[in-house]
Amino acid sequence: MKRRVIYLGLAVLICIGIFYSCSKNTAPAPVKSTVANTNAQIQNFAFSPATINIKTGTTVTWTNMDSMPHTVTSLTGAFDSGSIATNTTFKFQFNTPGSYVYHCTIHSMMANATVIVSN
Ligand SMILES: [Cu+2]
Repeated sequence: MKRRVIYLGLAVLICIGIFYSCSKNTAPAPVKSTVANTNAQIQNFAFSPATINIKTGTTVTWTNMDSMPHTVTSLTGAFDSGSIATNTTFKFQFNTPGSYVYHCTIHSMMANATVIVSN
């Protein structure tokens, strides 16, 4: 009777082991991180660099280095930061290839900056 209990216990342990290793093997492979980031500045009433070339999926972070607020606003409505205060940032991830022209809605001379997204 005691031996039976031991066998049963062993069987249960083996089952748990098989289940564990199976569930481990069928778990989805970890997705390789392809996170890309690019930084840009807003300084002296200008976007720098004025043209940003990136790969699809890249996140661009703009930092406002000026003492007054600016915006990063797409001409086509693809993105709009709203007012970015001094020393704060705006991030946008570009998941669709294309050419994105943007400007600052507060200062009309801050025009024609571009993000070019390619595969
Ligand atoms: Cu501005």
